[in-house]
Amino acid sequence: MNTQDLEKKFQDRIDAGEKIEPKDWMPEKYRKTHIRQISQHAHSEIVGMLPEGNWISRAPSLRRKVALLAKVQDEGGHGLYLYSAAETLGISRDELFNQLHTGKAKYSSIFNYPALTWADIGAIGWLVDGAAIINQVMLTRTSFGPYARAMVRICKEESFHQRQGYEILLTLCNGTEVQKAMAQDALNRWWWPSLMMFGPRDEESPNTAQSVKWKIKRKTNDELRQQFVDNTIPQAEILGITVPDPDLKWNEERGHYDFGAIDWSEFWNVVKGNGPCNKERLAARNAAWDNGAWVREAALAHSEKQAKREELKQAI
Ligand code: FAQ
Repeated sequence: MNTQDLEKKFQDRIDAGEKIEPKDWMPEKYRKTHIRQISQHAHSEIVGMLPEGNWISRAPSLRRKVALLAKVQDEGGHGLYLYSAAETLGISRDELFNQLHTGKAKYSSIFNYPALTWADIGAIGWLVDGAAIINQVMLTRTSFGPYARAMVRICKEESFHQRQGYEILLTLCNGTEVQKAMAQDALNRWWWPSLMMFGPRDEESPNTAQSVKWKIKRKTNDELRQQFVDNTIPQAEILGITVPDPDLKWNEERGHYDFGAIDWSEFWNVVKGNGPCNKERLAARNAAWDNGAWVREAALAHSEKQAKREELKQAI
């Protein structure tokens, strides 16, 4: 079959709702798009451990510490499922890490903002995990099998994360005036960066059209962003805190909230490596890699020893 026929057959499978598996024929661009998106997603999960990991030792009670520890550990696990899904497309884990450590690979803009107070941990769970779920529920139906299957489990865990964040804020908002002010301050700082997580506006998103055609994306960046705003505003009302957007208004005709303009220059500045914590995050990931070298070497030496023992046993 020539390439044109193969591509047609491939698109027919996608249109029929079939899942594409690693050994199936796929256009090179489909493979590359997946390596790009899945690896950026994996990097986001493990870089995303840093802002919250910083608060594990300062959580205000044992219950909060246990929950946060479990959450951060889950994010590490998500990274591992995703790196494994990316590896099925023919790229090695070492290469993926190398792309992250050298700054070649992107990861979500949101993790380049600092977690300054305990309320930020609530805001990250509520808003950042909340945004991630909206994006990832869509991805459970994505056309590439290993990615879609990884997303099912990840979404279940993310919804626990979202609730633990919301509960932190609910407690603060029902607390003292100072605690409520802390929650409001966290919402003020995390609101706009959370809206940016969904990526550029559809007309400025170079990858969306093809990704929608291949059912990698089932919804566009703007559709998901709108869904997030619509879901989140009633939750802010229950907390009794205000979203920092004077243009936010329910639009009866559209059946959606209208919201103000996003500062895209801030978004691109962060994506290009100049956000408040980009350098710190990259340095932390590099240090973790370097400091873990002895563990990787020891694990390798151990497995070689085991293999030799096994060989000797077989020979006897
Ligand atoms: N940050 O054409 P599009 C989480 C880049 S996981 C940085 O629209 P696409 C869990 C984009 O890569 C959060 N870069 O691209 C958690 C592209 O650049 P490229 C991560 C961004 O791929 C919670 C360029 O802009 N989730 O939070 C961003 O079709 C708490 C043009 O954009 C995922 O990765 C951004 N926000 O759509 C963990 C989900 N947005 O590669 C710890 C999977 C866009 O051409 C604690 N990814 N860019 O050089 C996706 O769904 C998509 O990749 C989008 C972007 C929707 C993010």
